[in-house]
Amino acid sequence: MQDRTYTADAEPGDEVTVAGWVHEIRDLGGIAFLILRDTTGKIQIKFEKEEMDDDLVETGLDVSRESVIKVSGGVEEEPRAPTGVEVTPESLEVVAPADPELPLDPSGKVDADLSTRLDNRTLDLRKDDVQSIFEIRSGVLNAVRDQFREFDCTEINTPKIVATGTEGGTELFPITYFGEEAFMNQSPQLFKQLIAGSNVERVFEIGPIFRAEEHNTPRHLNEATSIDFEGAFCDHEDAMDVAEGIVKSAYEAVQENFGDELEALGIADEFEVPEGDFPRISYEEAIERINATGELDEQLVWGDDLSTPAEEALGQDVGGHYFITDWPSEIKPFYIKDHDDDPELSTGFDLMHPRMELVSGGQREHRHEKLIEGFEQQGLDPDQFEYYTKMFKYGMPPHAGFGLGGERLLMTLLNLDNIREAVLFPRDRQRLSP
Ligand code: ATP
Ligand code: AMO
Repeated sequence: MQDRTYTADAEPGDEVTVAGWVHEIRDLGGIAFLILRDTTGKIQIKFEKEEMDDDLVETGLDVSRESVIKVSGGVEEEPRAPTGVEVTPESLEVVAPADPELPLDPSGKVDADLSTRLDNRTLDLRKDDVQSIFEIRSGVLNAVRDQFREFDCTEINTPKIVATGTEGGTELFPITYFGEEAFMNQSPQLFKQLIAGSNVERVFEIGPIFRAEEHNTPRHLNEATSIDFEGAFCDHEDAMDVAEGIVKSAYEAVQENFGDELEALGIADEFEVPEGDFPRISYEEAIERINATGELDEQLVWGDDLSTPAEEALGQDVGGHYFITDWPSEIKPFYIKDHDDDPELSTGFDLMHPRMELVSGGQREHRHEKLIEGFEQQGLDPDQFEYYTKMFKYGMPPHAGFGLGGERLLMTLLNLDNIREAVLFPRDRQRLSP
């Protein structure tokens, strides 16, 4: 609408046409107020009943909450109005009426459970705090892209319909591809490696990953956003540096550009950009420290994966972001390289937030023969991966990378209780629509 003024831009003395949703109507008898809301904020529309056209007053005060209206009139200063100005309407059009029975209350006065909110996302997003999450999400992805460019990376897009899995066969969604068995991609892992092995060298991708996890937890999704990096001539230490830089860039961007949104979410006072280098703790030290907390019923032994309570115990002990390095080779995937001086130890690492894992990564096995051996050790058929392994015969440099869960980054950054709050339309065990 060309002649439309955003509520935030309406200045005393202006003649404006504002358009948006009916947030609230307060009828005080001789005078009534309608609060109109748009993407920039809210503005008060004043109805002085005795002095105004009856039809205009009636249309304005009969309209149901959340209807879309368009109001033209003069803007005046009014210290008692919520934003210090108000519009005296000369005309009012109901553009799209709303059913008075709303499935949730966008004014936020009545709480709705997450499931009702997700079923009615359009209405849910009319709330300042919910909208703020997605404004921040957009800003975080921007910041991450900028930071990857600073790191000389090229953005790539890899296929989401694929022939093989990479992260363990049980978590694949099968689909039929012209009569052939295919899968939704679990990770851009193999493709990003294939590109890092070309002259492009340093790549990143922000895209969906699909995991048929049975988990129904506050931190698992069946469709998530993976922020992936892969760099040629990088080792696992370099990949950790990049992961740390990317996570910090997200916090810095939020601190710098999203003060109002943090305020709307009620976390402006507690929000902090992580300071100093993230400690790098070996797996061996990690299990010792977890055991020493006494938080677990059973002591961990070398080779155990870290359970959620184990991660939580260590997270509390460390108190900030940290890496776990040098994992046992046997619990890391085939593409992770072992240390040259100790084949029991891998170059795999995880970047942890005190609440949960954010990143997995490592240096990759770039030697063709060793790679084939790795498939066999994990019971995988190397022939199925020939499209990938054959490129390791034509000059594959050492390389390393990582995958960072976009929603987990947001969830921990904004201290959200549930990962679903960081996705517009989450996919989980119970939810396939909207
Ligand atoms: P006034 O003479 O100040 O315009 P009024 O006598 O016409 O007010 P009332 O019906 O007495 O209107 O006001 C009802 C309530 O609305 C009062 O608490 C008053 O402070 C408040 N009020 C009046 N005008 C505004 C306004 N423009 N913005 C916000 N609140 C207002
Ligand atoms: P991994 O399987 O550990 O590693 O995944 C990387 C990161 O992605 C996020 N993530 C998820 N987030 C929400 N719901 C899920 N179901 C989910 N699964 C994963 C997590 C996790 O740390 N190819 C490797 C990465 C690499 O080595 O480059 C991989 O996919 O934050």
